[in-house]
Amino acid sequence: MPFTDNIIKSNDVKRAMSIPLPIVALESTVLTHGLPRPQNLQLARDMERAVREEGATPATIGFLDGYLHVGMTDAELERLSNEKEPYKVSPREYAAVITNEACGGTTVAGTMLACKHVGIKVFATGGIGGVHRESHFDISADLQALASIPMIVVCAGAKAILDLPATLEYLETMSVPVIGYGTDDFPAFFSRESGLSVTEKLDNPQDIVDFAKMHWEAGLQSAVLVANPVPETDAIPSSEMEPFIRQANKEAQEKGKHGQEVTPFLLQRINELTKGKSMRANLSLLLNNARLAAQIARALRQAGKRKRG
Ligand code: PSU
Ligand code: MN
Repeated sequence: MPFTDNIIKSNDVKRAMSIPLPIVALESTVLTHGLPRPQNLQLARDMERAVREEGATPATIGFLDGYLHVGMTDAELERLSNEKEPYKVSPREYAAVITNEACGGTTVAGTMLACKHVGIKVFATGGIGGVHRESHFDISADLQALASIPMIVVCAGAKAILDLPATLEYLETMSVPVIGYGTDDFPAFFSRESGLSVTEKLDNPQDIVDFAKMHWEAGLQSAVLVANPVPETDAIPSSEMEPFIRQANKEAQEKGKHGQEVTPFLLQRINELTKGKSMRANLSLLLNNARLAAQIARALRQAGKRKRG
């Protein structure tokens, strides 16, 4: 069966594409590997609602029985959130999850690959993967996808568990502009600041759309990364997070964690060490990013209409 026969669009997504209405893609590794049950399903529902409230159609992306779902029904979200041993699907895992007729959550990179196939241009996630601190050869496939798939990705910066300077250097090498939403300081996921600079500070969705269009018109194939700081009320200062991050990284080393296990281990351990505070920040920034992505998707749709009219 050809690859495209394995793609199932939800009715909502089909309708939004045919009119067309603004669409926001949402990833699902955060459900299968990033958050514990039952917060994961709650979050999936809340993110979809946040996108709708801002006037766009959500498309949660993930694999069920080897089919790539673009947009899920509530029952499908529930199933994926409760899956016992789901794959963590980056582009490398596509063939495996399909041929094994398996279920899996798509990472940032995996979700972007799906978007490329169906033509979705805006995507909201929590934090992108990047270059890991302890092993510099552990570089998330997210960076490859950002380098090669032209779309707007909204995140809260890179996860603070990473080597942030190295991650930004990699993005620079790959010509991925990093837009600070209302900030010059690259946000660090749980924290609003990292002390590192973004490429450009922009203050509204329309300016982000104009910037992205110019980026692609200039002949680039890379993504535009929007870094949206976690809301102030749920932010944790980086000085407070740093000891926990160090400890979690050290434990990951000692336990010999490697490959795909590293990120989920670190997130879970940091949540334990912060007694749930880091997860609250995580949930808050995810919703915040869903809202901004929906506003950007709407501005992008308006720009499309102007061009034709
Ligand atoms: N952001 C979160 N929680 C997560 C992730 C991001 O708040 O679980 C996931 C994303 O799906 C991202 C992945 O693509 O972690 C990166 O994993 P790795 O470092 O193994 O590439
Ligand atoms: Mn990795």
